[in-house]
Amino acid sequence: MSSNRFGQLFSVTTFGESHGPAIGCVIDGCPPGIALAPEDFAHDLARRATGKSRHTSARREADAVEILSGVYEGVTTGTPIALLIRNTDQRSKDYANIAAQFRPGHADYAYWQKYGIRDPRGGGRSSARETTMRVAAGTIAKKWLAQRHGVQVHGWLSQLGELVPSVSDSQAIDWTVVEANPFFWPDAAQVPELEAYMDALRKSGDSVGARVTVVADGVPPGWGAPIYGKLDGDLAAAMMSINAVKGVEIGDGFAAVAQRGSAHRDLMTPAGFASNHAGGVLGGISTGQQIVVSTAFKPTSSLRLPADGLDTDGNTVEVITTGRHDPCVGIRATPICEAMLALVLMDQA
Ligand code: EPS
Repeated sequence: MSSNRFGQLFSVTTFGESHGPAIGCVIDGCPPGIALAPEDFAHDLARRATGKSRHTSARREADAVEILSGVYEGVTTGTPIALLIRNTDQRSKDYANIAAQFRPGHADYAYWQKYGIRDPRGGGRSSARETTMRVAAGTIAKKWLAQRHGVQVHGWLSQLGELVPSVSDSQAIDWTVVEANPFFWPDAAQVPELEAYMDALRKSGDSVGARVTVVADGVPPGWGAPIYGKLDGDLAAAMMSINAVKGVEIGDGFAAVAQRGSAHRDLMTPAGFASNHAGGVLGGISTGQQIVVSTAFKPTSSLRLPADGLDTDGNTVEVITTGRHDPCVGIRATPICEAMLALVLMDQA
């Protein structure tokens, strides 16, 4: 593998596999003087973790962060920060039957084609487990952005399969509502419908996609480096690097295709912009408006519903995946998208 580092000035290199002894990251370029303790990571890691509701994978990890370097007497020193989380609840026997098979729609086929070898246990390096370290690094970025620039990052699940929230305007979202349910859904009254939807889906053995929207308030004008370091370009690459992501939109995104220019343009007044179709970015540079990014997650490919696949010798086989899989990976992706937004902003700040 040749590309496990994200970012230029504030860079994060992640390592580890889902069923290996540990996962971790090395953060280089972190400013000195930030108070940092292992407990600081707990909140966001718990928001992302498996085993928190019946709607996600039942694997239970403590996700306890060990800070190995870069912090002295509770404060960052400016030297590389190494973080480690030990894996404790691997169940590799779940993968014995598919160790020599490829799941339709899964990265294991492409990994095999590229490297001629793969770690099949829990998806190995392609596992959602890797996103743990993005969230850990994002915690530091969020903290610095808030302290230094007053930037606040939030996110919510903006679509689950066919279901959409009754609230779509980020300005109208009550973040305490989003944080009070396992879906990161902005309308508490719809949560029972989501519960029933997911219960029926899980019973059927199938999976579904989702959409996550993240926003950043307080970003000053001028962040982003045209032309090849555009803020929206970096955001698209950041979100696309999350596993299972198939699409990214900035502001109105693909809806802009059917809009007239007279409707899409954000009118300007001395008091500020009158709307935000642009999602806070023009010409790859922040405008001072809220940054708005939506990300599309595909349905999980690890299904107990049988399907035609191939084995490593090229023979057709019926593939059935057992084990503890998320019927919708998007459900716990909100903190991951928030982290990637924070990491991009930290790198551009
Ligand atoms: C995952 C499959 C499951 C999930 C895992 C992601 O792995 P396992 O079979 O080991 O339980 O639990 O998610 C995590 C462990 C995590 O921390 O996100 C996959 O194939 O991506």
